[in-house]
This record gives sequence, C-alpha cells and structure tokens, in this order.
Amino acid sequence: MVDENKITPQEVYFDRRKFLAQGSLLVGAYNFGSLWPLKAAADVKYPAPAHSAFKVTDSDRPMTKEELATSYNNFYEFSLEKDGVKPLAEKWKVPNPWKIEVGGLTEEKKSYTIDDLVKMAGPLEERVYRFRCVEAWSMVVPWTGFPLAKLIAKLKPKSSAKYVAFTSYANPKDFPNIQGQPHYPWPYREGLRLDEANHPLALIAMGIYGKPLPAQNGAPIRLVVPWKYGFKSIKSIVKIEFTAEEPPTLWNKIAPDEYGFFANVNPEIDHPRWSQATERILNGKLFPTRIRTLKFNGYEKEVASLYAGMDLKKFY
Ligand SMILES: Nc1nc2c(c(=O)[nH]1)N[C@H]1C(S)=C(S)[C@@H](COP(=O)(O)O)O[C@H]1N2
Ligand SMILES: [Mo]
Repeated sequence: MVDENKITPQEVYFDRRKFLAQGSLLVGAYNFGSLWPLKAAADVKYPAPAHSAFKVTDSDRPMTKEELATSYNNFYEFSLEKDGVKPLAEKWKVPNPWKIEVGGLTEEKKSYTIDDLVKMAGPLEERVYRFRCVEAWSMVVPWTGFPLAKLIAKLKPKSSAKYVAFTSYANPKDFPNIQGQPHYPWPYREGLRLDEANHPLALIAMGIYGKPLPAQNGAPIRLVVPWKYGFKSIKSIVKIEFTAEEPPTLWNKIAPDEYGFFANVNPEIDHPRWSQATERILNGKLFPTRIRTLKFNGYEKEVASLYAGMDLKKFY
C-alpha cells in the first residue's frame, strides 16, 4: 500500500469526487464492459470531457487493472525484476517537498515545487493511453497530469533550444540497484526534441487511476509519451533542461544500437534481439493476448508529421 504520509501534499490535486466522476466518464466513453470494475456507472451519461480527443477509443483494448499496472514495473533504480520494484519502492520515503530544477536555455532557470508546476500548467486532466514497452508488452493506463507543452510555454525556452532533457532522482542511498549496478550511467536520463515535447499528447503525470502516482510508477512526477517505447517515459523527475544538442540518455548510452533516441513504437523495425511486430497485452494471466503492434502505438494520425522526411530505420 502507498504510505499515506508520503502522498498527503499531492492529495490537494486529487479531489476524490472529481476523479470518481472522471472515472465514470471513461466508462461511459469506452464501454469496457465487464472488465471494468465500475461497470455500474457505465449507464450514466455524462457530457464529454474537453480532452476526449486524445483518449484511447478502440474498445478492443480493455484498461489494464490498477493492481497489475502498479505491481509490474520497470524502475531499474530499484530492481531489474518487474515484481521486485513495488516492495522496494514502498520503503522509499519520497522527498517532500519535491524540487524540480529547470535549467539550460531558458530565462526561467530556478527550482520549482510540484505545486508551482500545477499552477503554471494545470488544470490536471485525465488521459487514457496505450503504453508499449520496448520489451513487447503493453498496457492501457489512465494518467492524470498536464500537457508538457503547457509547461514548456511557461518556461519560455530560448530560440536556440532544440531539445528538452529530463533527469530522474538518483540518490544511491534510496535506490538499491544504483548501488547494485554501479557501472550503469546513472542518473536515468531521457529527452525529446522540442517539437515532440510540444505535441499535445506528451503528458507530465502526477497521477494514475485517479490517485497520486505510487512510488513504483514514478512518484511524484513523471513523463508519459504514448507513441514511444516506455523507456522514454522517465519517472521521478528532478531536472528539466533545454539544450541545443541531443541530450545523452541512459539507455542510449548503455546500448545505442538497441535503444535509439527517438524510440518511436514501430512494428516494422525490430529490436536487434526480438521482433517488434506484435505485443503481449498484459492481463495478469499466464497467456496474455498477443496483438499486432501499431505504428506510433496507434497515434500515427496525430504524430506522424513530426517525423516527415525522416528515415525511421536510421532514426529509430
Ligand atoms: N527513472 C526511471 N524511469 C523509467 C524507467 C526506469 O527504470 N527508471 N523505466 C522505463 C521503462 S523501460 C518503462 S516500460 C516505464 C514503466 O513504467 P510503469 O512501471 O509505470 O509501467 O518506465 C520508464 N521510466
Ligand atoms: Mo520499458
């Protein structure tokens, strides 16, 4: 269970009744049938939320159960084992207040609290996104947060800024696997080209399933880029920098031929060690459903123009 003491400050953003209402909205919109625990609410009709344009609309993919999405995790600072993350993460006392340092090519260089960021880029919205890991499994997850573009607009990057770089919290004393894998190029870092970061689908999330992010899912604040492999969606962010050059990233440093900077979901370009043509939709069962992977994870219509004229085989 999430330690209530750790999450109290974030709870101001999570008005319970509001989120219950939003949960019902999702049920109304998706008709997930018996797979959704709040099925009873499906009959209630609500007005469409303002952000409905970006919701997953294919009803063939049920929302992943909260229990699964919050216990099957990649968070290598804690553990390399998916089911090893949550027990360790629950012992982590998430620093409070959490500080996010903004730097690089901007006049707005300073340290911000999560409260500051929500004031700048809120209100919070809920988005249900497909989430596809490079390891060829996927989920469907409801995130709560704000578009990264709204924050970037407030942080006013200089015209020389071409990328935005993110860094995760990395105190080795809090993270057993930073000590266990000292040869990894910690801290975990990720980045996006500025036009990708400004795409309305790119989300900064503070919540999942209508609740504050549990530590294992990247408390208290993370990135979610639904058209890219999951490793781009960096957790527990402490630093945001605007740069002129492509920023180094942890996975790209470890294995550049396997984990490209772009990492767009693409069934046509296999990982050197496995096919990306299909994926397992995790359902907690021994035999997950296997489906064809969609280009840009199904967001091709929205994001393909970002990569017009680019050789996706070269810029994988
Ligand atoms: N800091 C940090 N962020 C991270 C990771 C990580 O190990 N450390 N793993 C990435 C990978 S590989 C995936 S698939 C997703 C998993 O997110 P989830 O556990 O919330 O599903 O987080 C990404 N963000
Ligand atoms: Mo991943």
